[in-house]
Amino acid sequence: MAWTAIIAALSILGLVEGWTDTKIRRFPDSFMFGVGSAAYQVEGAWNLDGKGESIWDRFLHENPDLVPDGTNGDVASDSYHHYKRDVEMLREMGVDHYRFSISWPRVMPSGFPNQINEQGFQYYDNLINELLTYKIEPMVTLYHFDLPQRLQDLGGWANPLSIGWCEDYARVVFDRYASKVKYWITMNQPNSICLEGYGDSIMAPGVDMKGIADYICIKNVLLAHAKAYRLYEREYKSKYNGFVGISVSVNWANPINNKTENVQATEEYREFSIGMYLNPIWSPYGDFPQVVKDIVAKKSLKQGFFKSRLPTLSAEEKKLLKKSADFLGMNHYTTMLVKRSFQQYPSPSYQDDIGVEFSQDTNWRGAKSSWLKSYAFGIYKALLHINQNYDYPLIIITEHGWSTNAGLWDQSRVQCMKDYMRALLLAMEDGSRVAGYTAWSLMDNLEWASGISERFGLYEVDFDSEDKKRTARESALVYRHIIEERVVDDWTPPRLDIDISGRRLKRSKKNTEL
Ligand code: PNW
Repeated sequence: MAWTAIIAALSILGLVEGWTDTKIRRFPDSFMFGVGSAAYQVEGAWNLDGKGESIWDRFLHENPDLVPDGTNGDVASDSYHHYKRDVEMLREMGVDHYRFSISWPRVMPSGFPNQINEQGFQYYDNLINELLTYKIEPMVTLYHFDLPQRLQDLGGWANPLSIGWCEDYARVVFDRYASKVKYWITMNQPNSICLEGYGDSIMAPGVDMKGIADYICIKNVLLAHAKAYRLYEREYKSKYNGFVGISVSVNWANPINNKTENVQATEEYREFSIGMYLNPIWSPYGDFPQVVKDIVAKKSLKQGFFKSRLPTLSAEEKKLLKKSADFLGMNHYTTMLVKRSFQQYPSPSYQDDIGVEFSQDTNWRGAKSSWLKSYAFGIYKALLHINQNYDYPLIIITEHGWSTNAGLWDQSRVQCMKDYMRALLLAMEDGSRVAGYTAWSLMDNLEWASGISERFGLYEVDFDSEDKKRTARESALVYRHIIEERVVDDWTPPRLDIDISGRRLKRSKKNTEL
């Protein structure tokens, strides 16, 4: 019942005193537990065996100062050479699935199907076969930020032809792996691809054409997703029965207080940050949210444009997009407090279009990454928001995680994971159809322009060692326990000096994780 679950949530968060919720909530047997990674963040081997250049290779080679610790993805966690160890770690934790991405320029260096790089494909053949040998379900992301540079030279996601290029890439990959891979994610976080890569210069390719290139990119990336979905539906689904979804960043936003202007600003922000990507696929009318269309159109005309900077979706495009997903891949990390802003933002820009300011509650525990604060009730609220607005879609949590410094003693990650899993169980009790949870990340990796200083791994990577030695953190042991028991209890690893496979370890008890 909704009411008991809300009280339970409040009591878990310590907001209702003297009320203890003793119910044991269990993840169903069919629930899928996994961990995730992305090609550029872990693979390394950036120019080996015929791999083509990606926009991230170019971006960090040309702007080395962007990454404070001076690292890049040239070698990263070197999974290209250590995939067997990676799968061994997955076995140690007992996960059901591994979410990883395929590097488009590794398998198609020119970006086009005229060049198929067999050696590049061999790496994914090996990885997938190794996973299947140990009954770990591969969950493949087609695109996790690393476009072939040659396609960027043609405008990348700002060029509507990118939709067709991506469809060709999807066909090549589906042809090769549809018989082995049942879970597909077309795109990871269109908002990051477009707002940060095209509307800003924090991510590759750093086009930074605010309020214009970002919106064009969003339309094209969503259509590329839909085309890949329809391709699978048409030519592979009946034979292989796989599932195709898209991963969207769904963080939560609360108004900073009950002032009407802030409540309204928050509702608008939710449409800009969530509705923008979910409405075209999951709403009954299949379009960008009305309030987003209205605001951007009005601003654009005022700024001297002849029409809205937000591209329209034609009837045909809406039809293509509507219901173009078997599941929603939800990436959830944190919650923002929203306030109407009257400060000047660059004009035009996405920030100026929304006109809000963000903050976070100082009582929320913070991770190593400045933007990441723990407020577990946020995932519950986000899931209920999705149910109410999109009629209970099937969801897989495709990312949730926490960053720390180096070190194996990661109590803060363990706490965050448990808190969010408990809130997740409550949302499921209230009707959310969540089929799986994917912890971000399997191991420390290149956190994009933040380098290797913000560590998201359940396994630590010793980046100074020859073989990029991986060691289980506390969180990996706790995760294994949760997967085994299907409940979130108070268990802690009994022997801190023994690692997940029984090897002796030197674990410092001194907590320097944040
Ligand atoms: C995701 N936020 O990005 C990406 O998909 C991963 O590749 C990345 O390593 C991971 O999360 C950790 O950052 C996000 O501001 C970046 O809420 C920022 C946010 C969320 C996700």
